Amino acid sequence: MRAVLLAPALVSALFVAGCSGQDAEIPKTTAEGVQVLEPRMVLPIVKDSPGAVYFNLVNDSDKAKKVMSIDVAGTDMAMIHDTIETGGRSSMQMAQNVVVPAHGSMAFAPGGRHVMVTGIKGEIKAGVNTVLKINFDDGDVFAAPIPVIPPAAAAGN
Ligand SMILES: [Cu+2]
Repeated sequence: MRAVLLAPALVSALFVAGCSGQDAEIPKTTAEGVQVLEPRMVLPIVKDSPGAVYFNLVNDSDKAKKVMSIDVAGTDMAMIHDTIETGGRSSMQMAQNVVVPAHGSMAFAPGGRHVMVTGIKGEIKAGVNTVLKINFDDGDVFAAPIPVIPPAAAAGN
């Protein structure tokens, strides 16, 4: 988490420096056999609304991997949500017990389980990369750069 007391200009400078330095701010991945396919962060249509991060989380290791938390650089908070349909209405709730089986995968996709991000910083614009970090309960970490795309590009996904 970025310190909230930093002046906005300084935060901006730090972020840009991290971006242009390629991989500079990307933590080391320690989760062997874990990868994400088609990762992307979709910006909200309305500024200052939550955005969403989608990917397919693949676990090619011999043991189940439980996701404890997710961090997305340049946002205040990332939550794992499930989409619930009740009586024709769609709502969301925090996902519990997010476990990817050994040699299995789990989809984070529109209309289903997804990562919702709030407090999106101004630097996070369409066309840049941000960093997705997945923290597992055994202490393993997966981290990778992911593209940020505008809401229009996500339509039809
Ligand atoms: Cu949500």
